[in-house]
Amino acid sequence: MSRLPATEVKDAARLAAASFTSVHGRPPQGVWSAPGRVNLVGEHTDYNGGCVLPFALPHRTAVAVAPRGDRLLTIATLGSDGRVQRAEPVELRHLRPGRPSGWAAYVAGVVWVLRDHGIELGADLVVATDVPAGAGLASSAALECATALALLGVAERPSPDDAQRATIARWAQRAENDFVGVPTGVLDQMASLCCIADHVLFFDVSTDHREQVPFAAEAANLAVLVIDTRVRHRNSDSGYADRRRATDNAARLLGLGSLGELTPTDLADALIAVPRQLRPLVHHVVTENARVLDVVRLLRQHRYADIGPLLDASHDSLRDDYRVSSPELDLAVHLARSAGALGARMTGAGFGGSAIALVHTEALPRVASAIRRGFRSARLRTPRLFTAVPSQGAGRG
Ligand code: GAF
Repeated sequence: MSRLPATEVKDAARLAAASFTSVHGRPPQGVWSAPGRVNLVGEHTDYNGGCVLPFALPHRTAVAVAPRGDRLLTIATLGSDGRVQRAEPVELRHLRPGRPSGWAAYVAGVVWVLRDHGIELGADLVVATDVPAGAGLASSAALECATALALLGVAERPSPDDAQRATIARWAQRAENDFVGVPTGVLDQMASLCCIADHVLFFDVSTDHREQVPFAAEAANLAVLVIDTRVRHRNSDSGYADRRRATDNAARLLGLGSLGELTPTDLADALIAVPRQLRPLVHHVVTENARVLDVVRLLRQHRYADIGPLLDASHDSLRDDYRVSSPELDLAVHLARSAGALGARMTGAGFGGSAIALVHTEALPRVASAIRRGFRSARLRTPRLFTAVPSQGAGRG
């Protein structure tokens, strides 16, 4: 076995369309879908005005949609057990943060934001997904972005160009921040909408600069192995908001708009100027931004294997300085490295969720079994393992 299958990738668009027809007794007007993401490097930098480097997963969330003649919003989702779960229908004028709550809020929040951009129509929406939920792979953003494109589609807006996609990503982020109430950055939405196949997306949040960097790992006999620890992570837990508040505070104390303005040359002075407890956080943000730039430089030179140590350093910094890793993520990273991965790190917000490892394709079976064995010995749930190739961002179908 030289390559692990991209496990559990189903045809979410087909499932959403079929579920729509069985729920509503008529086919949808259309289906739009959006992927989850892996972030190769650049973690907890987005809301600090820094750089990120995600690629889109083959796993997608699809939203089947048809407009309604009234101003009602109905939302249903196909569960992993094959059963459709329906949220309480809500009138557009009654949408407000907290209503609806739970999973439907990610959909309703997008509808709520789109009203401010001239799109206000009642609609039936049915969701199907194969993006693992709570795995740190941006399932929330996939849902928001697919919803946004579905509603723009039935409102007969033309298919968005790259600049419009970035704008829609900010709208989806606003839905998550202001409607769902989770203070996330824009990494996940930008990845879901703006990534393209076979590339990583270099995105500098402070300048809005976006660049597609080719990432043909397979051609170099390398694979990105995703290790979902199955320890559920939620951005709505306090750890994420705490880090965000603390780094905002550090930037304010330094008289900066964001920590992303600091370069490695400024680091020593900045560390002296902030209270002791904020130093590791500042250290992480500055060094992580530098690592993104270093990885991009190596990828442009096709030196894929050389990014391994930078992935390792990123994980160590997230574990020791930013303190967002978990014992299961640390174990996954340790096992992958010991079995011969070129580099490994947690990906996404942390506090559970997934790690990634850069692995020679011929070493994949060895690394995968070492991870499974290690988790078994530690009496942990068997992790979900799959290799991920950079896939296409959100779109119709
Ligand atoms: C989560 C957030 F949604 C992103 O905005 C980002 O901050 C990430 O955690 C950490 O890099 O996925």
